[in-house]
Amino acid sequence: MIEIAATPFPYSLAPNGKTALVIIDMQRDFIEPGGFGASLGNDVTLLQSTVNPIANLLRVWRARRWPVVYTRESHRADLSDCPPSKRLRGSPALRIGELGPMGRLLIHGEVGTGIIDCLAPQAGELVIDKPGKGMFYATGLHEKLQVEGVTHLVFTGVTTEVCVQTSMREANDRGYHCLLVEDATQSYFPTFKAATLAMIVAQGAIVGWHTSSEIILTSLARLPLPV
Ligand code: C5J
Repeated sequence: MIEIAATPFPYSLAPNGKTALVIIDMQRDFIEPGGFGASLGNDVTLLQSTVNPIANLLRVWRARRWPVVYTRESHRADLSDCPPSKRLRGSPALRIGELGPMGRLLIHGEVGTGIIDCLAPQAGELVIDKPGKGMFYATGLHEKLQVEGVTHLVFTGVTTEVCVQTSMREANDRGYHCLLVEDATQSYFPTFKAATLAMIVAQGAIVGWHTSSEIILTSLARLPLPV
C-alpha cells in the first residue's frame, strides 16, 4: 500500500493496478459554452480549473498502466433511458435531447456529449455511458471493475456535488475505498463543493477521503515505474 496524506486521515492507495482513476463527465456539454451546463444558466468557465490536475494524474496512471475509467452522462437518441422526471424538470434554455450548437444535448455520439479533447480516452480505457448521476446505475460498471480486481477508486471530474458525489457514494456502498481529488473536481457552486468535501470525510471518512493532486503525484513519484 502507498500512504497518501489526506483528510481526515491518511489514505492507503493499492498499487499494482488495483486503484482506478475515475474521470467523471469531463464532457463538452458541462465544460464548454453552448452545452447542457450552460443551458441550465451556469458559468461553465468555473470548471476549467480541473483540466490540468486531471491531465497530470492521467499521465501518471497511464505511465503505470493502471486502470482509468471515464464516465459520460448521456442518453440514447430515442431518450428511452431518460425519464420525463429528468428531462422536463425546471426551465432550462434547452432540454436534454434538444439541438444546441454542439448537437443534441447529452445524446450518445453528439459532439457536445464527448470528452474534451485534451483528456480524450485512449484505447483500452473504460468509457461508461451513464443515464443517471451515479456511475453504477444501469451501467454494469461494478462487474467490470470486479473482473479487473479494482478495490480503490480515485475520483476526479464534474460536478462535485452532483455526479461526482453520487458516484462516490455508490462506490462506497459497493465496498470501494474512495479518494476525491480536491483540485481535480469542481462545481458551478463553490459553496456546494466545499460542503461536499466536508460531508464525505465527516464521521471518520463516512464516504471517503480527499487530498490534492500534488500530494498524490509526489507520493507516487517515489514508486518505481513498471519495466
Ligand atoms: C449534472 C454532472 N450536474 N455531471 N451532471 O447534471 O454533475
